[in-house]
Amino acid sequence: MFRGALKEDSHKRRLYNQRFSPLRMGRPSLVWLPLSCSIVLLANPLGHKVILAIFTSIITANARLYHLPTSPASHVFASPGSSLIGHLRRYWTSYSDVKVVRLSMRLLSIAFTCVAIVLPRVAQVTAVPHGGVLSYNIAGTNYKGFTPYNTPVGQTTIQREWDSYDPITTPASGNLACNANGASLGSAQLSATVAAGSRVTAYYNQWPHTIGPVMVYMAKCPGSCTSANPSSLSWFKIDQAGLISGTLTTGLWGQGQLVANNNSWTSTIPASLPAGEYFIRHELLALHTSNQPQFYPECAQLKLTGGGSSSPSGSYLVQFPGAYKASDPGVTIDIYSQPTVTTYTIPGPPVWRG
Ligand SMILES: [Cu+2]
Repeated sequence: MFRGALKEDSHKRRLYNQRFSPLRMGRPSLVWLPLSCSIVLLANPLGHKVILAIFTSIITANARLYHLPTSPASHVFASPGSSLIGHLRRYWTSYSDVKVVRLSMRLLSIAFTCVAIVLPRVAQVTAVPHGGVLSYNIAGTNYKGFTPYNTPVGQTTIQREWDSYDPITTPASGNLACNANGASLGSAQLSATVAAGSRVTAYYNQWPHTIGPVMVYMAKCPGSCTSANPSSLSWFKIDQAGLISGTLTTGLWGQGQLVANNNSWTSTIPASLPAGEYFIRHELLALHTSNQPQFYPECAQLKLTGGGSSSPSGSYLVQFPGAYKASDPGVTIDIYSQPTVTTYTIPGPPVWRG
């Protein structure tokens, strides 16, 4: 009799614990592993979205399973802007039925674990496409660029070698002139012959970034560009587009225009430049990561014909590296903390218009 009462008592206590302490349900690993994973995931917006989507589907499934009205579930998630913790709290109070809560915990545990395993891989995959200039149209003629991620052996193009879609993340990088490694292809290196005053279009891959300026530079080679070291040349800017309209956070940038224009950018070679061998250097400076500039330069070789006798000098000329400092206002910038600012200072020299 006494024993039976004790037994019943502990049974009641267990039920009580199950009802009011969801963390004690199931095996500890089923809770703590996913919980720690979820903390990591909540730290980034993608993780937040994924968890929210999983949670919504679990609630809907539960509601169907236990013949609960689905409206509270959708109601819980209908209010935009409220935190995930808020959603959770409202969920517990809407559905305090032990069975539902226990099943939810189990499903959530599995979901969190799966997401924790899968998400880093997803992030890795989505991190691959940055990009660069893959081809050119110069005065109506198409030129294929260098193919990155491939050996330079057997490649012959007007473009200098560049090895990956990844950004250069410091303006002091020795690769800033013509990307890594910017090498000449030697006897396989070509140059496009073009008249001064012609139009040059650079074609990118599916360019993923819409925040940041587009800049186009040229540099005269002392003799043949094929034997020139791009880091020793004096570069001048022939074209640029920074913040075209709107605010730093939501406005239209040069790169947004590039994307809208079929991932391409068209510039005009100044007509007054003297004939000779030149580099043309397209550079995208992506600013979507706060205070972490990303530089994407690619160079191609040109042989200018015609032209004039005007050359940039003085403050128009810069070197790479050297043209930018990390402390430049347009280089290290947090565009998200300035949602009302409508001006942006493009780094580097002013555009030389010939
Ligand atoms: Cu990128």
